[in-house]
Amino acid sequence: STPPVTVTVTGAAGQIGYALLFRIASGQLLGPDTPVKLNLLEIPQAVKAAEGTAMELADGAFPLLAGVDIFDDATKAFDGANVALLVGARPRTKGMERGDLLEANGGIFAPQGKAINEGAADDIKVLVVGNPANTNALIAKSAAPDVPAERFTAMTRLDHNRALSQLSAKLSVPVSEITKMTIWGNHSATQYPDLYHTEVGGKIAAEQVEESWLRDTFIPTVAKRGAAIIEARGASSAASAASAAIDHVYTWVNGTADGDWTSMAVPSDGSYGVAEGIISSFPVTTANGAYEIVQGLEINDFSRERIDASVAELVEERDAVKALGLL
Ligand code: NAX
Repeated sequence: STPPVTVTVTGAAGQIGYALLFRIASGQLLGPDTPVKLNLLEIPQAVKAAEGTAMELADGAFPLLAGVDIFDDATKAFDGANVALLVGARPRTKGMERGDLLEANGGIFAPQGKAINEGAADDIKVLVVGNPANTNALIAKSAAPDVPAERFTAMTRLDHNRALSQLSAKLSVPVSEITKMTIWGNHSATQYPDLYHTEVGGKIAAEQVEESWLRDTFIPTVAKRGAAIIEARGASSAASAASAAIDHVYTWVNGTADGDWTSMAVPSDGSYGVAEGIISSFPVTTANGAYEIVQGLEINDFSRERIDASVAELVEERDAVKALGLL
């Protein structure tokens, strides 16, 4: 029988953690043939709540769940980890400047990166969900010099899925008929959902919608969807974020379909003029547990401007954490 894959989830007692853990335990992260061992990492004050979630996981009697352990120590939690889902982060609180936010998160993601460097399995794959996700991933990557840089990724799959959903509703087609959606840049309001390469029924999506809809409705709706969810639900996206995290890792491990790609924030190799080393969202294909940035796409002036703006924000964040000594 297959040995279990160790999946470490941070922020396990939070609302995304609650939605995520049951889907991992049911086999949706890695597929129906792969048993999983869960390592939950929380801060000491939230360990008891994580224990409650672990009791519910036990009550799920999941055939693929090989065990659950709870930690408040990163070194122990990442020991032997094959997949790390970094969900726990320091939220922005009232009166907090951006520098304070980056510094507080540096205090979380630098030690976690170090712990991954020291103890994770050779095939470790890291997904950062906790915001500011791209820059937190950059901090973790920098603290893990012995892990191949490309193993550190951040989540823009929720933005990607939101874009699929908006386009599907606009054109009255199922999401399954939409391919080659792309989110570029930062997981923030500057992100750029690009319809100029997206295909619906084999034709370019941008040519099937009004330009005004694309510019004035589609892009802001996708970029501000998180705020709209908070407004409606009274709490930030949780189940949809967990679902996107499942999709991100599942696609990374199991591959994209022929003729399609997905969006992942990954260390830039300089493709499309994106500053090398920052963690920015790109169109990627995946196969055999590895991803490649899609090459050779033509970028029109409209897209160029938006990609550059989001990348500029990421460069600023990088410079800010560098100045704080976090890189
Ligand atoms: P919650 O506040 O419900 O949960 C966060 C959990 O993390 C808490 O239980 C907290 O105790 C724990 N935590 C804090 N510091 C920790 C540390 N050092 N080690 C381990 N655990 C720690 O937040 P939730 O709604 O679950 O969201 C989690 C993160 O996801 C937030 O940063 C949020 O902004 C981010 N999001 C990212 C998204 C994306 O698309 N990339 C979308 C959804 C979400 O907004």
